[in-house]
Amino acid sequence: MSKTLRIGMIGYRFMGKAHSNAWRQVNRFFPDLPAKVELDTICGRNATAVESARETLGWGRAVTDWREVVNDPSIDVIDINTPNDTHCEIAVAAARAGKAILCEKPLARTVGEAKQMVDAVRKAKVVNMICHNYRRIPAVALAKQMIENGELGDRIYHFRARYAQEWLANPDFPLVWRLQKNIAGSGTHGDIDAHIIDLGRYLVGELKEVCGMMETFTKTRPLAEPGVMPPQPTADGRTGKVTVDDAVSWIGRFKNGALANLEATRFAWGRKNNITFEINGSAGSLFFDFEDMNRLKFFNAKEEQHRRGFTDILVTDRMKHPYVGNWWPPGHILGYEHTFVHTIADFVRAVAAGRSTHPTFADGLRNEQVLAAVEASADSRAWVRVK
Ligand code: SOE
Repeated sequence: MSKTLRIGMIGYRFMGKAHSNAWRQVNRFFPDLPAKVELDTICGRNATAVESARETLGWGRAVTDWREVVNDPSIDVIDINTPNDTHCEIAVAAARAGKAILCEKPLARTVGEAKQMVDAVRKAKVVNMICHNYRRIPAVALAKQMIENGELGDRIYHFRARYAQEWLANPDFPLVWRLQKNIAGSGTHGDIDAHIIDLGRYLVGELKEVCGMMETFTKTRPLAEPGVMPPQPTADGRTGKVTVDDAVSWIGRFKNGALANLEATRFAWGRKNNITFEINGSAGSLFFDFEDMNRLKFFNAKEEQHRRGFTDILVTDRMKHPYVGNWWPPGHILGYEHTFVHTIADFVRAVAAGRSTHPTFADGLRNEQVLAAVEASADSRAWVRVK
């Protein structure tokens, strides 16, 4: 009889919805998991909203105080999907309570907070993971396998990535928490540049030094009506200061000599959630575009010159491609929500085994150290070494 893991999830909006779907689906599509999960308790500050989320998303209980969930002896796992300013306090308390912890990205607002979280999980010896779901897109997991198998050669020259959205290009979009440094820690940088930094570290390696620039295009915005979704300006027309970056662009060097070139923006009209990367190695190249997330383009330089070209791999082979065997026959493509099911399936295996899997809080801390170095470089207009 497999173990039962009772889940307590804190936060119930976009990530709460994506995680709830994954918790509900994981035992159905990964029947070999060594544990059954139970959607025990969902937590949010607004009692009416979290009760509605409980019913809609399929949780047993709804509470409004996260401490109640963290201190509940019947809860095995804490899943943190709250705004960035509460990640550290909740994770440290959850570690002290002996819970396994899954935390949405970015790990924290600062390197200091991330260090506290890493220290807490290490001291408590609890399984921990930061939810960088894009690592478990089958095409990205295949890219990882191909690089590790040497299919790009023994040397990587370039990692170029862009993460572009458009949702803040409208200057009238209200001043939500992601635009306030005291809550978010940073803007586009920690929100979505964090994702492509994580992919660079996962696929290519650790960064040695960086040189970046940041820009805040819209410096004031209408205040947001509290608790209203989608965000609406307050009736009184008051405005507030944007205290974070709107866009970031940076270059860097990996420790293995590869060059990095990354850009993240939430001001790119026409780009809804566009993640692209290209990796060039001594024996070939890979290209990925999240808007076509079931495909991976591969150029094999070892082919005869007159026959070389980018191969367009449809990553749906049940036997050969990561994760897809748990879903449908070849060609029946997957979506954004499946990346969370893959992440949570591997997390459940880790919790049952009592051994963390990638990306851990230590990865989240290394991502924060890169974020901080890029921000320091943008401030000083000079190259900065990643601590
Ligand atoms: C907003 O930019 C956001 O929801 C990010 O916070 C997520 O991490 C990303 O996957 C989608 O866009």
